[in-house]
Amino acid sequence: MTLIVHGRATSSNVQAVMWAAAELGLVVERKDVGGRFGGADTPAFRRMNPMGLVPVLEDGDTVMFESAAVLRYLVSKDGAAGLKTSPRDDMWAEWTKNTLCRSFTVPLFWTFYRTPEAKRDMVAVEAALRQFETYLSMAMAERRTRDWVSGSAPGLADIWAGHVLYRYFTLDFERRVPSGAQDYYDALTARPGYRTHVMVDYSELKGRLSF
Ligand SMILES: N[C@@H](CCC(=O)N[C@@H](CS)C(=O)NCC(=O)O)C(=O)O
Repeated sequence: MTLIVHGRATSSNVQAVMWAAAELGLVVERKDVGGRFGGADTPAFRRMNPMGLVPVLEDGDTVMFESAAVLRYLVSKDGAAGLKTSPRDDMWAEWTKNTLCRSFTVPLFWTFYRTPEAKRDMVAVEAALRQFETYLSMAMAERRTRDWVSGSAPGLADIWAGHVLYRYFTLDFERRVPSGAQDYYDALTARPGYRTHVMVDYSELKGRLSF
């Protein structure tokens, strides 16, 4: 049965789910919902996710929101293979989603890119950038002798850590790239699933604090 992901391609949480599904070898049909496409506020969508947010996964009778839970579900599906899981990876996946990514999305992406230039608080952006880079350096230190945050192969911790890096490396601000992060990003960009689902033009979001 084909899996369905409801959510626009420019949503970072949709990107994480789509990229992970590609790494797992799962076939997914994505439907444009949210943002400029609308559709997240209809009664039918709210029955799937009362919060009216994307992504939502439909797998037959199983309907799920919250991207981290969706990723764990996908990893456990019959026939899914390709993402490493272990208690250690689970711990780092939790940290990369809840601490590293959280220090990027609102404090940086929204405060910088999604805020009209005239209204940007660049002092706050600068502070957020340094904080994000401090966390990123901690993830890179964890890699140290490994290729991936998850170990010798990518895992969910890499989906979370990796999916914000396309925007980090392409936004027009002054980076102080932590040691190891450029190599890590280069390895990410060599992965077909990352290129297809994460390296997505996000210019429709520029200066848009709401849809
Ligand atoms: N904790 C939720 C957050 C979901 C969320 O904030 N989704 C955003 C996109 S990344 C959204 O639906 N924004 C409104 C929209 O796209 O219309 C998750 O991880 O799935």
